[in-house]
Order: sequence, then structure tokens, then C-alpha cells
Amino acid sequence: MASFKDRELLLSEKSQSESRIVTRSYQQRRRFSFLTTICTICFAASLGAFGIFVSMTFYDCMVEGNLETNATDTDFEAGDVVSNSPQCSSIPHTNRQDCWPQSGVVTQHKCEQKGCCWNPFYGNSPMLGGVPFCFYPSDYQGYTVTSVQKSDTGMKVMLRLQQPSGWPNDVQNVALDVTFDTAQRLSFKFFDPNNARYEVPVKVSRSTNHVTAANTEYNVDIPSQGRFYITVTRKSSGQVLFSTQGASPLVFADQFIQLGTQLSTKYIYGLGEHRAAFLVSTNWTKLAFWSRDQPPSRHSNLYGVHPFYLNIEEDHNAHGVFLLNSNAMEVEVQPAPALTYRTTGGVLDFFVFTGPTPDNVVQQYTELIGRPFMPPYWALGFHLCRWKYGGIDGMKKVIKRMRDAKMPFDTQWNDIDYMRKHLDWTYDTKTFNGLPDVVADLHQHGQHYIMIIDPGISNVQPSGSYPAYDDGLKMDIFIKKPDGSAPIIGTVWPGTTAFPDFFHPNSSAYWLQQAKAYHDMVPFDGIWIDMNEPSNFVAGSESGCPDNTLENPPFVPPVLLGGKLKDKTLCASAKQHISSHYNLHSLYGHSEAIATKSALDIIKGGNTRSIVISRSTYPSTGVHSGHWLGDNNAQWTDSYYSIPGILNFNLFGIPLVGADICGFNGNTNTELCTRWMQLGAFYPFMRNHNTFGTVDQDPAAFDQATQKIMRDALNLRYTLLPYLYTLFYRSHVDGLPVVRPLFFQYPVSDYNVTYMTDVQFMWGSALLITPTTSQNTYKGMGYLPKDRWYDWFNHSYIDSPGHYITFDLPMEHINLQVRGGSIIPLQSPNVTTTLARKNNFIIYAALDVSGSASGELYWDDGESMDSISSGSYNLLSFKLSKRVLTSSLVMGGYQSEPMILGQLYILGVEIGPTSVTANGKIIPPVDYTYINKMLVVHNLSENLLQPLQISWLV
Ligand code: MIG
Repeated sequence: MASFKDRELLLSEKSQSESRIVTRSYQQRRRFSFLTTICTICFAASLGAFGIFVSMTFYDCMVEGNLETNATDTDFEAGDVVSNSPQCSSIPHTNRQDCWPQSGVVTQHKCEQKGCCWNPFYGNSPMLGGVPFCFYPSDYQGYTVTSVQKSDTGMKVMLRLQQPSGWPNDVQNVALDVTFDTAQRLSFKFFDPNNARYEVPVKVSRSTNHVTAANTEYNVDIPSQGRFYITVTRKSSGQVLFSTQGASPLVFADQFIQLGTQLSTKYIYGLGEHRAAFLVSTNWTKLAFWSRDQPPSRHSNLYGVHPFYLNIEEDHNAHGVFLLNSNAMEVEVQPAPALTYRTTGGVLDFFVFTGPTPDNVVQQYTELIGRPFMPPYWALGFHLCRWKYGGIDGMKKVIKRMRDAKMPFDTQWNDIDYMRKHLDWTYDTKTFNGLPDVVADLHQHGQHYIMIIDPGISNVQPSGSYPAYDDGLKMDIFIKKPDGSAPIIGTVWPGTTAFPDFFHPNSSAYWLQQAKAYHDMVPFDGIWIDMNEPSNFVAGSESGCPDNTLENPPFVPPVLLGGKLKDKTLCASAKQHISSHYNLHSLYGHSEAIATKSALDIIKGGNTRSIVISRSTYPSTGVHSGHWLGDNNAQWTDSYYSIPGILNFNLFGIPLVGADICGFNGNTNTELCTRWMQLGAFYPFMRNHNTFGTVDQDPAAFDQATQKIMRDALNLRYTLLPYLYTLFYRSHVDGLPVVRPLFFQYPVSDYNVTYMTDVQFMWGSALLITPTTSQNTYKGMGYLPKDRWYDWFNHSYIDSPGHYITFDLPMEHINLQVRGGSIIPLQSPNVTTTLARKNNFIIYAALDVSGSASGELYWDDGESMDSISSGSYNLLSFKLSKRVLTSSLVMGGYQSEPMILGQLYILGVEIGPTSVTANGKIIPPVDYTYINKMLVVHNLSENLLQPLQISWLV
């Protein structure tokens, strides 16, 4: 048997000798004898180690062979692609651009017919992703530029197709509009100038005040004739931000649109929603985008769709790229490094953000898609939920034991078991008899209540008995069957259901009507929207789906299951008011989130903040809703994956995000749940939730010692809430992420460690969290970036040169470091945020090497809708240098509650003070611990609504 290398040679020699065969025409051009030769080789090879791929090729060869019997000989044209020509052989395998991305088998014959190069490389089977065998030649013509019309603020480019792409219905003339949106944002859109196509109906703030080329931070290079490319570079450094040169060529066919770009480095992040490490692998990663009810699993499309990435440049600047397209899509990331978009419809609507810091990239992205909403203060407290409480008594029992155990606890949730027969907008008056009283009791305790709502509306209740369906029919807001005749019917928890079309103009009124009627009975404070991919337990509909091009497009990204778009959801050709489900599918959750938030806002009188937590999300959902990461398992790996998940959603402009703490599926255990509560105390959205039939995992369900550890974790979170709330304010007004990866703060590190770290993470710029996500671990390693770091618990500092250190991780310990130079506002905790927010404030100042620090505090009543827009808030700025701390009011619009500074911690005070004064008067007594170099002033009572100056003498 020939060795692997021999076989590779044999095959490539053979194909070279025979490959003056060509490819432009769509007719069969091969000679049967040639195919037979190849098939024989394939067959021989199929006996080898690479049996699976090769034997499928063999099968395909035989099919081709059969077709071939009627083919006629044809001439081979000079200049046609030949697989051994320099335009094929000069391409390193890492840079090959896949010319045959669809599933199914490619042969040399099929490949060359498309004008592409054929060279089997056996390093990796393309079935599993990997080096393509069939790839574009370096001189692939694709589209050429026919005209470029420049204006002060952009250009209009016309492109013409030079050779058929091989996909049905090529668009012959493609227009490209390039617009200098802002100094830091470029947009460019490829579309069909002759036929309007579907465009994503999500509101983004396109710029109206374009800038001139002289005022941008980027250059755009498009040739005035010849083969098309677009290259965007950063003016200041010449670094490439986006370039189709050397990347997959433009294809613009009706249901297959492709474009590739070079990446600056292999440090690329984003492209959700997927389960993976935060750093996206460039090893031929194929990511599918098509929202799906799928428990987080690797290599599959999940609940949400976010075609946005952030890429680091050689000199540590960062830029971002967003493709506003909602069709089923694949993004392939390859080692060149390069990336290829392949989408099944719409237009290519691109935005490039120049940063140059990672923070700036997220700010520029959220400036376009909308800034995250400002949550009410209570939403940052602890949330507790589970599926199947065992009726109202089970739920009351948990609420009681949480209170008895003095667990900080703000919001009680209900899953679908509260509903009567799983019907939306009802509760089961038998098993949940007295639910309104429980909600009233929660409110009396300063707590809140949220319940789940699924989109599927039962269509089989007796007519006149179920307004959610009757009203929907009357208002005509349900998604229709492909033929438009009637609502499309699927199956979800209540049995068969119709699905509101949240793009229907009457749907918000409809949804509000249902929500309002239910709120009149059960005054909820927020809504949890689940199953909104939308999920459907039958494929397509109760009556299947028609066989048409929307159901079976020529290209389907690698979606579960088996590449069927309708799987676990509605028919792609179902009709929504503004377009087909094929186009709108991945926007379903987003559209529901908008309708739900708007209903809540109206129900709450237009003046009180509330929250929506949505499973399915799309760019801009963060304006209306938060997100949880879905049905994880009670496993250590799931606790790890929650961290990249949370980092990603902070890139996507949805900072209010968390995972089901202690795990959703399967039984948790004490150690896992303890560590997870400690980690979860640092999720922006902190909720413990599990499925039915599993052991109780609310903190009060554990033994006393465990309860204490969990209570401490909760108390720590509640202590930090004024800082977290301030981060949300910054996120809302400036678009800054709340939780950040280390490289946002430390883009330069030895061996680029910070680009790869995704177990550790930061809150803003001040806190570094190093959780443990593995069992039986009482010592752990953590990277301390080059800076001064204070240990939260023992107050000592390390001036780290940027290295790993070993931490002790006793069970009760959370690793928390404070960056020298930060001032963070705190409050003593209490069992609810309602109570905790009445406590005095604590200023915690961690000095940098030069003895300085700064920070801020945002404060308002915690729930008014218009706190920020009406200026009813306080913004305090803290500065400390040369032993003088000043607190000043940048904004003082909220005076109706006192703000008292009760304690002060200053860390890193090298010389003990002889006296401390506040606004000129001496304040005894002062604690100073020489060992920890920490100055503490207890029992302060200083008014923070006035300028304050605290200083000390040595
Ligand atoms: O088909 O409502 O992700 O949190 O507990 C499962 C029941 C439906 C999925 C959600 C999960 C919730 C569960 N839901």
C-alpha cells in the first residue's frame, strides 16, 4: 500500500498531467476515459487511511462518469484555469479560498468547471472544515470595476461579472456605495442596482453628517478598472483593516453572496452566538449564523446572531467589522489569517470601525446599533428561578428560606409551570393559586417579580376563551403559511401554536394588550422571553413546508440539523408582514424584545424602568433587552464557557448578560455550585436557574457552611453594586463594555498573554476577577498584567511586571484584585438592593505607584425612566493625588435622597498619617495599618451632595 505521501503525489501528478481541462463552461467537458482513470485512483485511495472523504469522492466520480457518457469532446480554451498553473500552485494552503463551500462532494471536474484550482491536500478533511481542495486561482476574475464615481464623502462604484460564479442567478451588475460615515466609521454596501433586495429592517443610526476623505482615519482603495478589490487601511499606521485582496472573491448570486477579507492578525473576537474560547480559532473555523433553540454546544449555531468581530493589528490597535445581514450565513476563519462571509440573501452592508482602542471599537459599534438600555438598580441584584417549583407552595418555601437565610435576593422568577396549560398570559389558578399575593408580598419586601413568556400562542382553545389567540386572529398579526392563507401552526409547550409576527404593524398593540391585561392581575416587573428563535418542536410546521428555493437554497451554512433551515423552527418560506421568514428568521427574538420592552414601558406608566431578558438576540437587541446564555449543564466546563460568553455579549452591546448559575441541566453539586455562585457574583446579570427534576440549587438549599460562602459572595456583589451601576451608566451613555477581557486594559503583554486570557476578566478598568472553573482546585494560576494590584481581601499590593502568580483558592475565597489608580464607590450590602441602596457610601481608593487614583459614581433613584434624559441624577468625580481626595459633583440633579460617605479606604498609603481632615475639620479616629499600608476612616458622615475634600498629613 502506498504511503500517504506517495498517494498525494500520485494524485497530484495525475491531476496535473490531465488538467489542461477546463472550466469556464457549464457543459460537461470531460472525457470518460479520464474520469475512469481518476475514479480508479479514488477507489484505490479509498482503501487507505483517508477512506471517508476519498470514498465519497469515488462515489461522486461514478455519478459523474455516468453523466459523462453522453458528453461530447470540446476544445480547451487558452487562458483557462489549469490546476497546475502558477495562479493555483503559488497559493500557500493556508491562503486557499474555498471555491466549493457547499456540502456534498467536490471533484476535480466540478471544481475546474467553476474556474477554480484543484489540489487535494490531505492534512485535514474539508468535510470537517480544513484546507479546501478546490480553491480560487489568484487571478480569478469575478467582478471587474466598470466605473467609479467619487464624491467628497464617498464613492459609487459599478461592478460587472466576468465569469459565472457557478451559483444560480448571478447578479451581473453590482453596485457598491462607499460612505465616509464618520471619522472612525466607514460603511460600504454591495447591492443590486436593478432589483431591490431584502435589507435588514433593524434601526441603525446611519450617519447623516458624512465626512470628507481628508477627515477620516482610514483610506479606501478601489481600482478604477480591472479586477475588483476594496482595501481599507488605517491612515496613521498603514495597517490593513479590511481587504478583499488575497481573500475570497465577491460572489453576488440571488441566494449566495460571498466576500472575504484579510485579517490583520490571528487575534479575532466576536462572531456570535457560539460556544468557544473567546479568541476565535483561525484554524478553518466555520461558524453558522441562524438562530436556533440549541443548548450551547460547540460547532453549532445557537440562539442569537451577531456578525461582528474585533480584530487586533500588529501594533496593538484594534478595529471592528460588522456585516448587517440577517440571512442564514457562514463565516469561515482561516489561518492566512483571513475570513470569508457566505450568506444566503440580502445585501452586503458593511461597517468598519477604526477604534483604535478595543473600547473605542465597542463604542463605535454601539453608536451605530444603539447603546445598551439603562437597567433599573434592582436588576443588578440577585435573581432566582427554577423550572417546576412544585406549585406555589414550593415557590413560597424557597422565598421563605432565602429570607430566613438572609441571602441578598432581589427578584423571584417563574418558569412556564406557573401558566395554565402552558398558555401565555395566564396563570394556573389551581397550582399557582394566590400568585398575585406572592407578588404583592415580594413588592412589600422591596423585591421584584419576573415571569417567562413564550411566543407560541395556542390556537386550539375554545373560541372566545383565549384572547391571546382570538385577538391575534382579529388583528391579523400571526405569521402566515407559505401560501399566505392562514397562520402557520407549529408545536411548542402549549401544544399547537400560532406565532405573532412582531414585524406586523399591529403586533405591538396586540402584545401590549395581552401584557397589560395580565399585568392587571399579576403586576410583574420584567419579562423573560424564551423560545424566540423561534423554537418549534416540529420541523417547519404541523403540515410541513413546501419544496421551494427558500426551503432549499443552493447553499446552506452548516446549521443543525443536517443543514435544514426549517429544523426546530418555522418554514423558511413562511410569510411575515414585511418579508419571508427566510430573511427575518434570526430577527424573531429581536423583534419580540422590542415589542415586549415597549409594552412594559407603557404598562409601567412610561416612567419606570424594567427589564426584558431574551434568549435570541441580534445586533441592537441590547437597546431593549439583556440576555442569558441558555441551557447550560451543571458541569465545570459550562462554568468556564460562560466567561467567553459574557465577554462576547459585552462586545455585542448586550452587557446585561449572565449564565444559569450552578447549571441548568443535570444535578449540580455543592462544590460546583459554590464556585459558580462566586463566579456568578461577577456576571453583570446574576441569576441562578435550573431545570425540573434536578436537585434544589438556590443558595438556601445548602448546608450552613455553604450558605455562608454563598451569602458572602452575594454580599460582596451587593457591596460592589454602586460601581457596577456606574459601569452600566457608562455603557448606556458611552457604549463602554461593563465586563471586559484583560486586553482591553492591557493590549500589550509579553507573549500576547492578554489576547488569550478568557478565564480572568475585568469589571470596567478597576477589578480583575480570577475565578476557578475546575473541580478540586485550591491553588490556581492567574495572570497579573503589568500594573499595581491590590488584593481585595488582604489589601496588600503587588507591583506586577506582568506575570503569572499562584493564588490560594480555599473554598470560601474569590480572587479579586483592584487595579492601582482606581477609586470605586461601594455600599454596605443588605438583603435587597432596595435596602442596600439606603446605606452610606464607602469610597475605596487604590493608589497607583505615584500615589494617585480616580473614579466616579453615578447615582439616581434607581428606576425612573428619564433619570438621565431629564438630568435627575448625580455624577460624582473622585480624584486623589498628593494626599488629597476630592469628590466633586459633575452633575447634581438628584437631591431627594441623601448621599452620605460613611467610610473611606485608601490603599497604598506608604507613610502613616498624623491627622486627617475632611473639608478642613479634623476627623478622628483613623485606622492605619502599617503592614497593609492602608488608611481607613470609619464613622464618617460627610455629605456627598456637596464638594468634599479629604486630606491627610504625614
Ligand atoms: O424547551 O421554559 O432556556 O431556561 O427553563 C425548554 C422551560 C424551554 C428553555 C429555557 C429554560 C427554561 C425552559 N425553556
